[in-house]
Amino acid sequence: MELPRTLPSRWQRIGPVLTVTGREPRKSAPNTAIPLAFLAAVATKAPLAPSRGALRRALRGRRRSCVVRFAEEWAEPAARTGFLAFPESFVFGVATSAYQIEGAAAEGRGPSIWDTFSTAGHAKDGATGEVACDHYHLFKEDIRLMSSLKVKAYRFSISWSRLLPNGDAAEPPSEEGLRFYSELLDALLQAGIEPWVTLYHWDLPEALHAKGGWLSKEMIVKAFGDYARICFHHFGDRVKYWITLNEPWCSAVLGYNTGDHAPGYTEETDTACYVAGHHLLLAHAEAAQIYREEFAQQGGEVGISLNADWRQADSEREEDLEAARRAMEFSLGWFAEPIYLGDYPKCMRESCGDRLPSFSASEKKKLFQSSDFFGLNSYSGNMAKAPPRPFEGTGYWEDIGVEWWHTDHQWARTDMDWPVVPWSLREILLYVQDRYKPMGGIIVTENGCACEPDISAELDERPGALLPRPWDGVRRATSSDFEDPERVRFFRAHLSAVHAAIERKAQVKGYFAWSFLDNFEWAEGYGKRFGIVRVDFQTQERTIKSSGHFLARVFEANGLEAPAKEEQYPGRTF
Ligand code: PNW
Repeated sequence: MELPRTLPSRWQRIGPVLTVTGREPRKSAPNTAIPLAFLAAVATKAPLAPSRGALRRALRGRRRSCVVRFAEEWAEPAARTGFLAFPESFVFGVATSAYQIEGAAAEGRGPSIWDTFSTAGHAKDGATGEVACDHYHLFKEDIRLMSSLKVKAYRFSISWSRLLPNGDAAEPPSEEGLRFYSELLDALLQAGIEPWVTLYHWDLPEALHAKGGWLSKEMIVKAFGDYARICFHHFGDRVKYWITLNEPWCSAVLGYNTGDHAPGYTEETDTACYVAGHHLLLAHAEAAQIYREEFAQQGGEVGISLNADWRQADSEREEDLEAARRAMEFSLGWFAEPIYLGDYPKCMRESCGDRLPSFSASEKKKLFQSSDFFGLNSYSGNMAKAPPRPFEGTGYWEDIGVEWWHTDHQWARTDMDWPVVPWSLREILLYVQDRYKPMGGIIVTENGCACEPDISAELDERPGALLPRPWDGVRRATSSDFEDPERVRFFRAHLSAVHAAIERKAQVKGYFAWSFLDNFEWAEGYGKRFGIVRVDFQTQERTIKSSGHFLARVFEANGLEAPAKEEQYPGRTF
């Protein structure tokens, strides 16, 4: 539903308010509503109203004798109604990754750890990426579809083992692999779509895993640098935005601790993920340095995409505030602090001691400011609460020592069971801005949801519906009659949260919707659909969902109407 372009109503113009009560400020303001913008300006010297979280942080320490409460009539998460215009240079795009969409596993590509992991039956229903969306054969059609959706930028990843089947840069890169990515880039540029290229989205060549994978420092850092150099060399004339790694937290924790993702390593749970994480960081720094030293004349940017969900302290108690800080530092800070602040978060060193590897002075130097922009992937948010008594034992989760899944049961949930908490995106963007002040700004490199209408589950129950078959070569007209209102609602709320963060001075420069297509959702197989375009995995037919049409209008208008009150989500807000 589109709102008319009305002027903001009165309460919205006043904006969010808070009441300050307590001993000291009694004179001035017991239970008095004060416009947030005014108080914020006093507290933070900022010209615009910051979020509640930022205000709370600003007031900490001065707040001994007063309690800050927020009035409930907050338009959440937009700070106002009407049309939310984004800056003119804002980058709007869609995102995918190689293993999730390409298929064509046997066409010149060497095996990756995700081939091994999924063919061993570790993904739901025995799903694998062997065929996936067959994008390898359908990329031209897919780019036409992107054009029709007014997409300005496309984030995709290169499959390392499609270029280097053994992961080894001493061997010449595969002609077939080079041709595929070259044609993909040419077709994108011809369509006026800016490529944003991820070098590593989890599909490590199996041959490198056999040599120790992410646990083997010298081997992996050099191998990744060499692979990056090949990509810069062959594609850097056309690619100006590079992302070294996608979500190293997932590679480290899901790959080398819980074992939910490839390579499914579950030994040494008190050290392996820290060791893998350390080498992921060093590999990123190596690639960034190679670009700056050898390819600076290409004039591009090299960043990294980090994932985290915002954790909001469950109460104002010091233990819960501390729990929220720890949760952020053990997720985002683990990878962001060595890059932006010079070393691992203090609380990680205190909890882990020597189990967390250390950087040498030269490694610290190489990592510091090694990212030209801050790529942020964020999908959800949650509360953080201190456990009633400290956890026993050592291991990643014990080291954090936070009730990780503490939640509000009123929040809506996606098909992944992830809470829908739009304001958490605003908060995490403000946190990143505030804490890391990233040069080049912040790009939301992924945000989206698996939330399909009931009809989808019915369709997916047909025999074979979730077992992808290669495209038969018959061209069909793309239909566009699939309604996914919950995804439209999700995107509207989250885009308005991004807008709210920008209004409060977060330097957010772009937003990529995850995902362009329904695809191989890793351990979840094909049943969890994140696409703005529906894929019939039996015929490879694409159907534009209503969320695709919605985003096309946003991309074209460079903005959107703020969510109506009745479209906003229930549950705790901040
Ligand atoms: C990201 N978690 O994955 C990835 O970058 C995408 O490839 C993926 O399809 C998308 O988000 C949706 O899941 C994540 O458990 C997987 O916290 C798991 C988590 C986070 C991100």
